[in-house]
Amino acid sequence: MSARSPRLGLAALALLLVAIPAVGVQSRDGGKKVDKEKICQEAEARYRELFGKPSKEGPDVVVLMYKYTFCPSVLEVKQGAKIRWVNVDKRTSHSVWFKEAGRPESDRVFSEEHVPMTADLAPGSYPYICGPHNERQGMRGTLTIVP
Ligand SMILES: [Cu+2]
Repeated sequence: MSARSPRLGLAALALLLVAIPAVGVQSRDGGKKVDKEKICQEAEARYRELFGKPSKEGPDVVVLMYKYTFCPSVLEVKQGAKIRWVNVDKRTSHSVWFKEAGRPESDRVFSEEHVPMTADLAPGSYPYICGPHNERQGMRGTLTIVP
């Protein structure tokens, strides 16, 4: 009996060591994805509430900024397209910054305000960030411009 329990204990410990990181990684990835979807659904509902129509109805291509998330975070547009990043948060201001492309940070816009941009960069994929929320909250997006 006394020899069995420590072995069981060791086995349980080994299982925990194997299981904990696996579960941790899985829920971190899976959880984030689900959260983002939910956040973007909420963001769209907020947009409709504020502007009385779906974000797809323009006038420009719309990206929502809500709860430290760009919705959608990955977007493809034609070169020359007009895009507006609309803040549908209640209290938080956001910016749009194509830092790697050498552009200056946009103004920080508050609820219902937007950052306008014409997709005038050369065709390609451009990561961008929200100035105040990219490091801690990971508020980032990618814009792909096609000819
Ligand atoms: Cu932000």
